[in-house]
Amino acid sequence: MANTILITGATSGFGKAIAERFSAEGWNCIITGRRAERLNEIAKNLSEKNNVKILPLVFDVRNREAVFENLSNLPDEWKQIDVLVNNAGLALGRENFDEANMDDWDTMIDTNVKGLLYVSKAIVPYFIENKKGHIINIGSTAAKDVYPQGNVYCATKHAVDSISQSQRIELLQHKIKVTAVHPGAAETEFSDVRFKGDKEKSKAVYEGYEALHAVDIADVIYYCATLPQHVCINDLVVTCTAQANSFFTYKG
Ligand code: NDP
Ligand code: 8X3
Repeated sequence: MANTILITGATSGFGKAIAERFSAEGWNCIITGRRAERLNEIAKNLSEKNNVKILPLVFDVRNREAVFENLSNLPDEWKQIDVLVNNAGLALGRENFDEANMDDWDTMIDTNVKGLLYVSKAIVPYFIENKKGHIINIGSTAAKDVYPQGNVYCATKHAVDSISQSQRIELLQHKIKVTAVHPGAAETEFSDVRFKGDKEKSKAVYEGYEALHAVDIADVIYYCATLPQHVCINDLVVTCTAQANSFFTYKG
């Protein structure tokens, strides 16, 4: 039987690359996102190209009811989920604390923290029933350091780090692995979203060095997900070679 992975936020960036990688390896994929047209197109392309089943589910991870409506009663053929990748997330704004927009804070907290909790809570019962499972949470280098004007984004990713540690302790008895992958800067739609479509600002983030590509993270996730059952990578920080941490990127 083919393996199954559920990836949140698969309409672009890391999530899309993860769906591409796993489906190419013969995994069936449940992919989610809010942009229905994109999601359905990705599902169609990947199922045709890789001859696997792809289930696209359109919902907002911030909407608790929608999360459970979509994920709690999956058709029988989709209940054997092997891996959940909690990837959906975003940064909004880059201002000092006193100038930051509180609606942006709410959106980041609701998406990056509460969304991850809701999706995990909806999927863990399948893992318990199956007596195995693997949660892979996408954190960030911003989960390890706090950088100027990163205030609430960094806080949400620190929360992802801490939730990952708790999940690992509390779900161990059910043979559920928990891996946190913490990427550094990667050129996806992340900065376009953060700077609300200001292309100049988002382009500047990646100037002068080669940032990570989405496919690099997809490769890392594939490695983590395909280790033997008795092996779990707990916590992994992955940056491009030019980046040492949240503060220091060598822009030659
Ligand atoms: P992208 O903007 O390219 O992708 C973000 C994905 O998340 C999209 O598919 C988007 O789908 C989805 N998403 C956002 N909000 C919601 C929501 N409320 N409900 C459902 N889906 C949502 O960015 P990345 O691929 O770079 O980001 C993926 C993850 O990686 C995020 O958690 C981010 O914080 C993290 N990260 C990114 C880094 C980077 O430098 N790029 C570095 C470290 C971590 P849609 O809009 O269709 O809903
Ligand atoms: C994204 C990394 O440093 O661009 O999580 O905010 S950073």
